[in-house]
Amino acid sequence: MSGLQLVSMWHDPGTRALRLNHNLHRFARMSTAQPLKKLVSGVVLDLDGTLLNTDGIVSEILKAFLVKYGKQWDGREALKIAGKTPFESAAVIVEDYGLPCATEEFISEITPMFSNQWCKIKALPGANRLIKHMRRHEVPVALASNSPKENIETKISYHQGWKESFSVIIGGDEVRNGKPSPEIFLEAANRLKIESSNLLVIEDSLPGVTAGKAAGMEVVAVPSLPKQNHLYNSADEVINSLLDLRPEKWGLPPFQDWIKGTLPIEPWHIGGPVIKGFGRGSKVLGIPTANLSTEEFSDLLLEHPSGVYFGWAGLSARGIYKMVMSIGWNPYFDNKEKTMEPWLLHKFNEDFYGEELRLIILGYIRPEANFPSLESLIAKIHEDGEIAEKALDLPLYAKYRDDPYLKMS
Ligand code: ADP
Ligand code: RBF
Ligand code: MG
Repeated sequence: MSGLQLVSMWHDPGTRALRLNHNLHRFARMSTAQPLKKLVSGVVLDLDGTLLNTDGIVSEILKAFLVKYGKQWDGREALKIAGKTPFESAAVIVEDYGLPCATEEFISEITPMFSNQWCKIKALPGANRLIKHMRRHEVPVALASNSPKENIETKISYHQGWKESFSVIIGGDEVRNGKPSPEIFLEAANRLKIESSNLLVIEDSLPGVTAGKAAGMEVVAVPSLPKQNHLYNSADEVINSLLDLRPEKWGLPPFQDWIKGTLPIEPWHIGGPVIKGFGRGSKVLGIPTANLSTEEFSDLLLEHPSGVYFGWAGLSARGIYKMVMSIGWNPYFDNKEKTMEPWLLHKFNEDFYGEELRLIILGYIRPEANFPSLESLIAKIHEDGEIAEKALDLPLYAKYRDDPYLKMS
């Protein structure tokens, strides 16, 4: 196919939707392991909190701004403003904090603060992968956000290949009512030339989920705030992060980057002295986990979705070991803090509290889960250990064993 043909086809979502329809049953047959949901032929994506980690920037700016009024930013407000239009969010903050200004004044003061920060907003884990995957497979994708179109364009301009990957981009200023009204999604369907019921919405916020269902679309929720999943029961599926999205459940082309039960991720490093944890790893589970302080790494912890990861661990003066770890709130124990707990896949004869531990995290295995019994939790963790053990022998992961970071040189 010539480049020109490819381009013109790319700009006619209707044609691609048709062709994709022919493939639907093929993909559906491939997904024997997953229960099949309703088949779709296109995707509508939300931007803030779904593809972009906007929440961190919003919190930072509001924190700095409220100090001027002698108020303290309360993280819980984040839930109230998620998915709202900029005006609605501003009104909520002015009211809740009793600010001595009109919503319009608040907006004009805070808008320049946001404009300076847009270039710093990072893509959420799995966002780039999702966008590139849909593009490679020519799945029509619309971007539909409550933000004004101009802001959307600016925000996505910092992310290579994004703009070209959306056949349609709709801002909140292009419809009369933003989400939770279905208007913005119906307009997306219109411009994609695909029936609403053949579209899959991916959304992090409650207003977004409501809008998607009201538009008659299938909706996958990816809540951006922790421990809120129970609020999302109107969604067709709730996933923990984009890493857990299985497009084949909806008849879309499956991701092909999973290897032996693992998903390679952009490697990241973390290290520090081993500290005391909850004191139940060895005692309750028979699985000791070497906890690291989370204080210094709160950004890294926020950045990475909770779940089970693996990689290599270096212990000063001892050696380098395979490692599998959990990040999150341990739903079985319902912890109040997000923690990081690596289990080194090696039998040690003594504890090593206080020793310097360095980790390179290379891949993802699964989201955190709750379990009906302690035995089933333990069995699952052992299964994770076996997956990590085997995967780390693959050249793709094995090569990091020699990383100087682990040797502390
Ligand atoms: P805590 O709640 O303090 O983390 P655990 O019962 O989880 O207690 O035990 C963890 C400690 O056990 C680690 O800090 C480390 O000193 C020791 N340990 C021994 N073997 C291992 C291992 N294979 N992986 C991780 N930690 C281990
Ligand atoms: N706790 C959970 O509640 N759910 C999980 O899915 C879960 N997965 C884990 C996976 C691994 C590889 C490890 C090492 C731990 C996991 N845990 C999980 C955490 C476990 O509950 C924790 O290590 C103990 O509570 C000790 O603090
Ligand atoms: Mg522990």
